[in-house]
Amino acid sequence: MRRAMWFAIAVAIVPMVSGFAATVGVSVGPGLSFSPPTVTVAPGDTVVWTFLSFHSSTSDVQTGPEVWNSGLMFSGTFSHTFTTPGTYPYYCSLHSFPGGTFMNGSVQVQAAAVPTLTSVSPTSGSSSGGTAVTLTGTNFDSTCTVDFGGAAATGVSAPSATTINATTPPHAAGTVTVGVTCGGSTATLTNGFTFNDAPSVTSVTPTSALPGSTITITGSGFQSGATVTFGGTASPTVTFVNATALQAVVPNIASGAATIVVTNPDALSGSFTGFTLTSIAIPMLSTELLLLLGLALVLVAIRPPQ
Ligand SMILES: [Cu+2]
Repeated sequence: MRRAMWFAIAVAIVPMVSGFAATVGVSVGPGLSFSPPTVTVAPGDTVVWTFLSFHSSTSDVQTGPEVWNSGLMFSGTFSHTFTTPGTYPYYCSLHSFPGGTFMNGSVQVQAAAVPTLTSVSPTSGSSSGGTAVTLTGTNFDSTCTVDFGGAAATGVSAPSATTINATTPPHAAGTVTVGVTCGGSTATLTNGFTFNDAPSVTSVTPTSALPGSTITITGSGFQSGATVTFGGTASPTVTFVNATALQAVVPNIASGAATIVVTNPDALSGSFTGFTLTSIAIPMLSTELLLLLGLALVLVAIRPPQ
């Protein structure tokens, strides 16, 4: 009854090769047997032997990463985590010997699943790094590392076998290959990500203008689709000339100094503080224009229209 129960548990948790670490159970005893005698696991999985009578679980090999020896145990559990693909026979040191058949078992560690990488989202970000990206593919696991053009990403986690979250490293501007390495196998996505420098504004012409007039913004790193704000208010019309020049219509906002901010479609921005909005020339109305009106009135008074 008890033995049947343990056997059922052992069978129930025979590994699924999902890429995520699993625990696989083997019962030891109560007779002269390991149940099940052979288990198959993935790299990173742990085998837990539960002792039901007086035996040991002892690896045949005595060197390398997959050496284990529980020693003789009456009860309780012993576990070993397997990392290296291969076949690992073992025995009970009280009732058998390496390569024997009296009380022997085997752990088969499968080759790690080979990852694939199909997409990276978003596909661009700052050359300063720090962009949160999601990688989509298959056979991802907790051992995966990610690189962008050879620079290691940070904050790598695999919430599922098909998704990895990571943060881009700093990298010189340009388009790079994205790599995912899991269990020693690497999947790559050529031209998977583009690092962009933030736009930079070096000058504007003219440096002061009325609302509704068009100014030219000169700098670098401008992208088609860039937006421009003046003191936080969006320009109603922006014309992309090239990567070093934009034209923007000054929005209808209060006069005074207005910081100009250019924001690319990838959300990177650059600002310029040397621009001033001028107001409509009200002073002319109060001086020259009033003088002209006064002169006209005088002329009318002297020579009234016929
Ligand atoms: Cu034994």
